[in-house]
Amino acid sequence: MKKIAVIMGSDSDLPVAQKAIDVLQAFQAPYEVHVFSAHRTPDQARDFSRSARQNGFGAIIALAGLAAHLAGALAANTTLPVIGVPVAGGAFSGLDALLSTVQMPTGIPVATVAVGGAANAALLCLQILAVTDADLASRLDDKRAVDAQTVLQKDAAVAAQFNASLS
Ligand code: RP5
Repeated sequence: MKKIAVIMGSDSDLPVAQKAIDVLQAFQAPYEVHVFSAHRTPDQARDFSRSARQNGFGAIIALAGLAAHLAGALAANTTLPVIGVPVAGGAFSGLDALLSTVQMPTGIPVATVAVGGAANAALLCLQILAVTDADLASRLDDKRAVDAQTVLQKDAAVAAQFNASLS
């Protein structure tokens, strides 16, 4: 299975990145975690991205806040899928990072998830890799079934509390 890269612009993004790492660990997916900044360490970010495919990566998660150019900077140097995660912080509560991440020019796509949506970023990477991995696809199906069961149990609990007249 190809590795997934979890790249954050600062170690201050780690609480959000952890949500992606938790998903990857739950699926026992191979991954690496790094801090590369589009602004503070642009050479390292470029070098990582340029060599990511030959180094065995299949997808990249890029988390950044404020003027969040990391996902775009990584995407500029690879044709691996790049999933951008805007991180909330600063005066605009993540709206700045969302727009900086999502508004990519034609030709250099970044698939952007919700502000703080790192778990979905990891799931999307797994779904991309599952296109050619039937076992992984099956395990993703299993997770959906478990998640659905959890919601059904919550429905039953709420219905029992409020819908007594229907029973
Ligand atoms: C961004 O600036 C980082 O991704 C982080 O979200 C934000 C603040 O970084 P620090 O000043 O906490 O290192 O580049």
